[in-house]
Amino acid sequence: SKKQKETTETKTQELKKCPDPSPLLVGPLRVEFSTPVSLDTVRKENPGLQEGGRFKPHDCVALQKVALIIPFRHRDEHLKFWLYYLHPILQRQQLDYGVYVINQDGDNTFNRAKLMNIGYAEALKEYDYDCFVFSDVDIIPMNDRNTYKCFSQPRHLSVSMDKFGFKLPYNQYFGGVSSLSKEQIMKINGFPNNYWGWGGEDDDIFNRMNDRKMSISRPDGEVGKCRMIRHERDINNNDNPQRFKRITNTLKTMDTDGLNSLEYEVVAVEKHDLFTNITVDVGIPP
Ligand code: UD2
Ligand code: MN
Repeated sequence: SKKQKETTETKTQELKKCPDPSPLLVGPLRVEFSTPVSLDTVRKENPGLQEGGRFKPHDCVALQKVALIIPFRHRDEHLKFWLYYLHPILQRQQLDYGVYVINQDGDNTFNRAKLMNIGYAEALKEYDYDCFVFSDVDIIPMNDRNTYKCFSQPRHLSVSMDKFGFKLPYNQYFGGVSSLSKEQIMKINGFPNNYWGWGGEDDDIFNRMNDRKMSISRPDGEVGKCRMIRHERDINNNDNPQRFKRITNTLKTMDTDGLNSLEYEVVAVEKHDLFTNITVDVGIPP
């Protein structure tokens, strides 16, 4: 019968590509941190997620497969807000995505850029991601048109932050949230492993991209508005006094310090409902 034929046709029909931009976007969002959120709430509000914090749209093929990488240690309250705000946004953006919290084991000096390299390597072991978004755990976008995907040039996403008066602090600034495709990451040998403690690693990454003749793509200031949860500096993440010297040497060090020299040990991989937690030993400063 006709009915039967239609059913067979819809089953065999290939899913179409999701439209770009997603029709589900709503624009400006209310973002505030006065009331803590619970993971239970986040779970209830995001029933479509798969184990490990994975999602893909069911009625169309996502334009990109995106791994979200969060360098992390002892920021559980911030992570709850991040999951609470980001999961709905990423689903409306119709991305095929996974959330990876890269948790530095122990209490030695923090190393953000190395954790980002590890996140890239570990996420790729799990799925054929083509785009990587690196996000501080404490930054939330205020507009869902700021799509957490990759572009033809490396993208800086957190361009107008409350803590900088909703302005870019300086033109070469690349801190906060950024996205790079697999190819873009390969071109710069990933990120530096040798920035221990606070600061400089984002400028080193900028230098790497600049040297490989890439430019930075950015959303406009309105779409790129973000809030950072106010916080004190963590223990064991003091200013790195070597950072000024190091960023003058990027071009000499980048070919030997990066993905091709990355060494670490995975301590544990945990598949939670809302994210994948990968605890890693990154070693200690030389
Ligand atoms: C700025 C940059 C950040 C990075 C950093 C210097 C902005 C918005 N962000 O952040 O991208 O360049 O300076 O390294 O300008 N973290 C933990 N536990 C710790 C320490 C750090 O989880 O004990 C993670 C967490 O994801 C945090 C990120 O590292 O958001 C950056 O550290 P921060 O928030 O202390 O530094 P901040 O806000 O000055
Ligand atoms: Mn911060």
